[in-house]
Amino acid sequence: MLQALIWDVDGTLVESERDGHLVAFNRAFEALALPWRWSEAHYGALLRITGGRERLLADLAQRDDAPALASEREALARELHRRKNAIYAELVRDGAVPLRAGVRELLEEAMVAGVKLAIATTTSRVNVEALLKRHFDTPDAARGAGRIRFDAVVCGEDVATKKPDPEVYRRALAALRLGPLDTLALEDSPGGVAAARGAEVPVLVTRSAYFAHDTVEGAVAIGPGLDVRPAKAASRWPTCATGTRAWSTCRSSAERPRSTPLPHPLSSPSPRSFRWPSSHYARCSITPPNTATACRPSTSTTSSRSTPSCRRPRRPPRR
Ligand code: XBP
Ligand code: MG
Repeated sequence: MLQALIWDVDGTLVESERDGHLVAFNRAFEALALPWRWSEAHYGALLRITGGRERLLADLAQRDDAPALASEREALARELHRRKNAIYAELVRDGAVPLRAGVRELLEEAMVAGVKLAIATTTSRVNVEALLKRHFDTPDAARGAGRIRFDAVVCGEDVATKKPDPEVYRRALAALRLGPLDTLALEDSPGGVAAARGAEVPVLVTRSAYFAHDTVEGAVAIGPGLDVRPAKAASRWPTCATGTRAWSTCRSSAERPRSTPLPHPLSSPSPRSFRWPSSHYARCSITPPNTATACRPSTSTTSSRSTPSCRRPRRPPRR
């Protein structure tokens, strides 16, 4: 039984990278009288590095006009990141970072159905707090289904290693006191999918602006915004499509089409009525297309760390 939805933030709850973080990074450069400005395309490439401070450090390491000493680059990245987050919070307060379409509706449906909500993100806690305050902590937000409440909020500071490491998901599961198959992750990026899968949490991908065309494997479903719900009759998807217009279940390309319809969490009238098809989940492969090893999730919650390329728990050697 689905008992909780675990939400990624950037790209999933909000389309925040281009209109929020990127703008804020550039304003932080300006505030420190630095000549650097990141273009949308350059930021897209940098997004492969999770964590804003880590992203800055990676960029500084490539620049001839950045401090030569690593310790100085680290101090500069810390200060820039602090300023960037303050500017981002202002942008959020000013309404520049709206919820993605369909997000509020699904959150409300989950609340009504008794499905818990959690956040598992790489972003800093101040950024999450700014978003939660702006979108859910206003009298306006308490309409209809009532106030949205998250039972667990795990952020970048709460983990030793950020996504694609699964730690953030493991912590969210621990806080919720649920097993991975009781939950469904909502993500937008390959790194986020890898993090969820590393914790053996089934994951649904809602395409975001920056990851609209990335290959995503191992998601139970991929689709556009959460406002586009698959019709019940359309839950019979034959292949692993990675299009951006319609929802599709994702399976290994090697898998033969099934004749029986595949259920889909968003095709249920209420998320709670969705029963997870563990047989389908077990088929999902996160194996990259050119790799032969298959990755079959177990129901254990104690596996070791995984990477996007499907690292499985190590077994002790046989004697
Ligand atoms: C997104 C990230 C973050 C944000 C910026 O993670 O990788 O680094 O881009 O936020 P997710 P910070 O999709 O998991 O929310 O500057 O606070 O890191
Ligand atoms: Mg994301």
